[in-house]
Amino acid sequence: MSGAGAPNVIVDGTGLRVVLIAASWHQQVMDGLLAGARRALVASGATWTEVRVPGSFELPVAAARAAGIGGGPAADAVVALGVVIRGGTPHFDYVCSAATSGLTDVSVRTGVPVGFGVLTCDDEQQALDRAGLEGSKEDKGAEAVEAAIATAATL
Ligand code: DLZ
Repeated sequence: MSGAGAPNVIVDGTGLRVVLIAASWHQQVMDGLLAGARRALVASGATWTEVRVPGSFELPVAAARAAGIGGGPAADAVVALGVVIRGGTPHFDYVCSAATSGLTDVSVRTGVPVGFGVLTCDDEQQALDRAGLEGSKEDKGAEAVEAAIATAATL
């Protein structure tokens, strides 16, 4: 984890089944987030499957399915990745709010930890800085995986 006050978490995902869900807007940043998430999953020892959705607004419904809402097996942990960049209308606020509250709701209702890897940025450079790409300052895809697995291993 990175940033002021960030903890060192123990990330042993041995025996855990993770569903990694990724939105598709802002491809370069998403590619970085996905690569970082996959690196962290391999390092943790967890097994995982991947699901793509169009935008960050669609992350909660896919997370709900992955967490067992509506039937089907529940993952041990879910990780949601997305990139929302502020535009000239209030749309940004609605998509960010829907993704954040929807993912929180899934996690609290099901007890399945949901790693929050949704970047909410004022511009593309802020997103690139956090994407885990060469030259990025932070790797938020990996951090979302680490948080979800550390939580799942504790519960
Ligand atoms: C429509 C839209 C816009 C303008 N911007 C983004 C964005 O920056 N990041 C993102 O993940 N999704 C965006 N979307 C798409 C919405 O999330 C959603 O897919 C559509 O509103 C259709 O439900």
